[in-house]
Amino acid sequence: MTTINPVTDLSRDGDIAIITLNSPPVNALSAQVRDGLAEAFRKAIADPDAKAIVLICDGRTFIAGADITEFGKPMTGISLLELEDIIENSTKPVIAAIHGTALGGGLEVALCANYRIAVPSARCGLPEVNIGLLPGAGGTQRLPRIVGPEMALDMVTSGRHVPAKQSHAMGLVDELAPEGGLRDAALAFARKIVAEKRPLKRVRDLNDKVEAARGKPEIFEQFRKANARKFRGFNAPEMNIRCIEAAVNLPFEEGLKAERANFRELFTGTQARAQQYAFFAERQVTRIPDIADDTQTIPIAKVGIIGAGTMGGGIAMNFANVGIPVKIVEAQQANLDRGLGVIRKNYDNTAKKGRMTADDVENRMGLLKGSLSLEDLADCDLVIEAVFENMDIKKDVFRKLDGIVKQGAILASNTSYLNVDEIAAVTKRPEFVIGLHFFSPANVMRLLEIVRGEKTSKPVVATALQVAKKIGKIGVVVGVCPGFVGNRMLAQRQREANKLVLEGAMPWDVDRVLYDFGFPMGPFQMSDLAGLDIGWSKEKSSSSTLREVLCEMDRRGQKTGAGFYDYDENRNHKPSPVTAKIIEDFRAKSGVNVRKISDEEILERCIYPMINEGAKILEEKKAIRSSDIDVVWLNGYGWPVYRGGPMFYGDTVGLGEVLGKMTAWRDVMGDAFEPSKLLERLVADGKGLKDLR
Ligand code: T1G
Repeated sequence: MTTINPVTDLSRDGDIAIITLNSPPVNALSAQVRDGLAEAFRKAIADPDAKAIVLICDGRTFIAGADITEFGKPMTGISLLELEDIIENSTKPVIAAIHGTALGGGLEVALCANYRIAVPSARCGLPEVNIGLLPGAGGTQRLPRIVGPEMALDMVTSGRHVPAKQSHAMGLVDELAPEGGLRDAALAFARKIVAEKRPLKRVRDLNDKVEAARGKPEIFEQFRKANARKFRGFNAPEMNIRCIEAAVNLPFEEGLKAERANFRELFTGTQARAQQYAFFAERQVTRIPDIADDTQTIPIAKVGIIGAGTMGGGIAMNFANVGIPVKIVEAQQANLDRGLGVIRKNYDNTAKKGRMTADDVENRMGLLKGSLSLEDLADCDLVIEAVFENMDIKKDVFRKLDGIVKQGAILASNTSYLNVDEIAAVTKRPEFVIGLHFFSPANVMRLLEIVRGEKTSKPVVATALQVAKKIGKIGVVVGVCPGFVGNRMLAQRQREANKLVLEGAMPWDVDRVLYDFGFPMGPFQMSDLAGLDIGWSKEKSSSSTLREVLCEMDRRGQKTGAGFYDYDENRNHKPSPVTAKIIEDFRAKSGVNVRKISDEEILERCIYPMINEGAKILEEKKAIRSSDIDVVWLNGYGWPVYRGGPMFYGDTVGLGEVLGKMTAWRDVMGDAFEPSKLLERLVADGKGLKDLR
């Protein structure tokens, strides 16, 4: 065996050369990896005793792409395209042996090999679109030549990881190896290729599938049309589509040039930077400075949930989905039956869509046990309270749980706003109390705000992070303050949105601006969806807010067919002349000086106070990192990922701009706009939030 460099070895097994890569964590194509592979291939190609070459990786996965940490830095070493030329022009058959994931540049390298073999658990994909890019090393030109333009369009715009069996069926993988037997199977496959004198098949030369699509622009028109809503606001999907079009309409080398030009345009754009920032931000959230990675955690084998309402039911499904039995406690049988009924309906709907089998439904329902008694939760390892958002009710529940549930179990509250320390204080085990703030629908939304109380122990926090990963959530650790991170910042936006309507904008103006910015919907449409009467009571209503006036007129949102908007029978919303009149009357009654408000002001008034509040949250250490705040907004509040998150956006527009506007508004409209001290300091130091350590 020859050590080419610290991450690349070259050996030979009889007449087969084996290039082994080992560059943890995911064999990304760093300069060292590219140089090592290039050298190893040159040597293997020149070795007269080697009849074929197998490329295989050690560690958890085959090459998972270009090294994203090198982006934006001066490039060193051989380029990926030069490496690919060496592989593709090998005079000996090259077999890529795939386990784990062959992604991005990793799959592109494998597509330069003559053959690919994979274990069944492997997955192949070109997920560059998820980081605002496109496969820039020939993937958009080689993939459609193997799987056809339609499948290639789906793969490069969805970024999905295709399981090996499916990859084999579509010709992307030539051979499946037994699980755990990849190396031997790859050697045997290589020997078969040599013995059968199989041709040095190069993917670039396979033109049938692309030629068959030539002169059929409808393939692309229909694809664009079918995905317009999903791709809204993103630059990368369209660029990926154009590259597949180029593969169909242009000779290979011309297609490569088009790919490179589109790649460069995306690579230098802000969207790619924002999406790469989001990629790493999501991986940072599990790093808690004062909690070591090897902190002892509490095994969670049984979970109890109090409340079978929308939140309780959704939370329960997360645990049943990963095989953890759940006891759901309700006060009344009717509520329990309704709650379990909703869960079964959700599973049945998923099964109807073919995303789970009828057996899966029964297995998961089998893990859910209903109960009318808190006593039944005594042996649970984790109990999550999801009752009405009222402090007295929650305190009462925690007092009871404290006396019932076994010592060492975690008591968690799904409160979305209340003081977790105050709840913990009614128990004798505040160190085992934590907030687990799920987002509705709890079985779908990926975000979990993990609210660390003053006394919450490190093992409990570490366990919560582990549980989050187990149930497929992104757990973000936040401190105790009203509304934690997400809702606290949302309150700033909602306040300004309501004020802008009083000052002269219409609800649909505000919604349009935030929708065009990239949010799935604006605050007023969202309020109509949730219902304007949350927390409203007819008896106490006094026409003191627009919302009250609307509720008093039975315009309580989508459910009454009218709210801020009017709704047709298909629940499509449209601006309402009735609401417009209500607003004008309300302004007149309030004596407001109505003025024309620009879209720019609407956007800034809704977003900048959020950034400012985020800075206050960091000042108060209620969030560990600026990027954690962005992960909360990306995964819980529909912030468009191609803008990175509110804090990243703050750095994009410039903190000086944000501070300038906040100060000006404070001087005119008062303390609600008081700038954060941190913001002032960073601007004074000429720094950004990204510079915070
Ligand atoms: N570059 C650098 N670091 C990477 C990386 C990459 N491509 N992929 C993962 N990591 C790090 C990650 O930050 C983490 O580090 C550790 O590996 C484990 O990752 C020319 C331009 C492979 C499915 O987009 O999807 O090729 O936090 O926690 O859940 O066309 O990582 O431990 O320090 O995610 O098991 C295209 C991105 C690149 C794949 C593993 N490739 N990676 O998931 O572990 S662009 C991708 C993933 C490209 C070419 C273009 C996942 C994974 P740390 P992890 P995981």
